[in-house]
Amino acid sequence: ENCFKMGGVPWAQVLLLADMYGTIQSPNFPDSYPKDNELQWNVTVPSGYTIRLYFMHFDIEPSYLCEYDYVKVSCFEAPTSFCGRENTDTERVPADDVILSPGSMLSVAFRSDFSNEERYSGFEAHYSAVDIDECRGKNDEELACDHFCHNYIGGYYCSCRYGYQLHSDNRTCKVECSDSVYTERSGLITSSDFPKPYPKSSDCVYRIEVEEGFLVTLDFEDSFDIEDHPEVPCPYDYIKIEAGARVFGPFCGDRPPDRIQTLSNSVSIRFHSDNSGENLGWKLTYASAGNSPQVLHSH
Ligand SMILES: [Ca+2]
Ligand SMILES: [Ca+2]
Ligand SMILES: [Ca+2]
Repeated sequence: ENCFKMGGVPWAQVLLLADMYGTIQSPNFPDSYPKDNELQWNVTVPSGYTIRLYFMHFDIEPSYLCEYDYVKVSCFEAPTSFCGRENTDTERVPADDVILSPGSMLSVAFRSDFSNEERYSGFEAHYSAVDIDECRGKNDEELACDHFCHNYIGGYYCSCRYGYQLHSDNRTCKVECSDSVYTERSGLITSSDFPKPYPKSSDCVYRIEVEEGFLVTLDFEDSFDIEDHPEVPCPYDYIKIEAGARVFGPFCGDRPPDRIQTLSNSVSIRFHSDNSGENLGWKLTYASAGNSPQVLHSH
């Protein structure tokens, strides 16, 4: 609604157009338009569409910078005013330009001043709703979908590669990754897809359960890459280790934590990722050693 006010002519008579296509004409078209006229057409189409505007005819009294009569197309960063019969250094006509709105709204305002030096036949324009191809991002950061994007008329949807599930944000792809329990005395654990970027929007729990009396030690490898923030500690993605009442972490960034002596035979490694970023993840080896033998006091 804002863009209708910003670029339009506030005193104009306003016509609301909500059809998927239509025609906009100056008053009396194709006869000459009356003087002292102010009219505004506000076109709205459903979200998922932009508006294509094309002038089939254009003949508006020319004046320096279009200060007398003009057609103003707004809902753009810079509204454009048109007048005259051809482009000059200071005035523009739409000619055969196709005007595409940035959003689902477009406003066309027409104004004629108190006099017309000649007869001017005015303008006729056609507008239509055009599907936005949401899958055509300008760069990786702007991609609508994490994995696969499917455009359709009026919208789009996302899907995921085999083995992933679409998160409830309908955009990112998460993994199911909390089933693993490691019961061997030593082993290797990595983030999903390591050393490729780990999945977004996922919460993984890796459990190590070794026999009682054994204590688990964790050693992260040097290739460690978890999304971090220069000031806030691990606000996006993090790894956190719970061993009994002990908690280690959260850890993130590009330097792995030092060796972790969990002092427990039961360890949960939690790994959380948010819905953005491409970081490579982590890899650790764990080992367990028998507790130092209990000293038995003889009676
Ligand atoms: Ca005039
Ligand atoms: Ca679409
Ligand atoms: Ca992230």
